[in-house]
Amino acid sequence: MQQTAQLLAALTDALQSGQVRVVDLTQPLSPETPVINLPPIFGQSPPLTIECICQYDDTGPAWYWNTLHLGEHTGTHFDAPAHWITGRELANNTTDALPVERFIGPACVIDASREAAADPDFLVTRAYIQAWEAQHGAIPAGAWLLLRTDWSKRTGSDFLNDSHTPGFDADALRYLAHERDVKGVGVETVGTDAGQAGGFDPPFPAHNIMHGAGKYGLASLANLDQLPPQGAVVVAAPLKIVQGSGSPVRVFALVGA
Ligand code: 23J
Ligand code: MN
Repeated sequence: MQQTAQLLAALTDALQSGQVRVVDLTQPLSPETPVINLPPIFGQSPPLTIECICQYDDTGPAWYWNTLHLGEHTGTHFDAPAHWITGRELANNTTDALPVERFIGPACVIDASREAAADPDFLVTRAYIQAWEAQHGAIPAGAWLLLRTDWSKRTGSDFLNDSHTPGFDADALRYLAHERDVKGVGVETVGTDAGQAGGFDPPFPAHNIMHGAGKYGLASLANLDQLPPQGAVVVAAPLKIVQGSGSPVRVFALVGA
């Protein structure tokens, strides 16, 4: 108990002194936030709309608040296992049922920004991850595996890039889920799957494999270039939406200065 108290005091002291920094991994959320484009045969997620209830005026003289209308998977967001049919039968698979202690974990950051700049359809493979581990150490169980592509620095149509965006191949995802037991994968692109992943085997392998294994997803992350390859701690806690498939989320990392 004494030791635990010291541990937590050391953390709050380090945050206060700036020895530990907090890096915001979240994109701004607005009606301009890009939303994934699925083929027209599928239902579409709408862009965010914000309607002012009142702003210090007749309908609320001393207050300001808004009504939001948005898809669960808008902007920087969390994918719960129930988002995909492969995670449908798992216990505690929705946002309200996920154990809170699983929202925090060590981060491993794979930098594929050079490859993604050269080839927007670049896919991280098992061999690519193993080469990263040889250099930076094994991915610990319970880690968030974050893929840096610098996609968050793109704006406008360059961000969605006509569904040519980087990601993982199926074998890399099986390695992460089954041989490394990650908490989930996080990406800078609009979804955890590569832009062309609807045509992969299986289709959308990041969703299919990760959620089938009870793992999570984080999409539209920012500032991954400010994280070390290992050593940061990431916090990503979705809204407690009853039976929710996911949620917009404020994601941040604790990083040694
Ligand atoms: C539904 C269908 C395909 C995809 C997605 C959603 C996402 O990327 C998402 O936001 O979860 S690829
Ligand atoms: Mn999603």
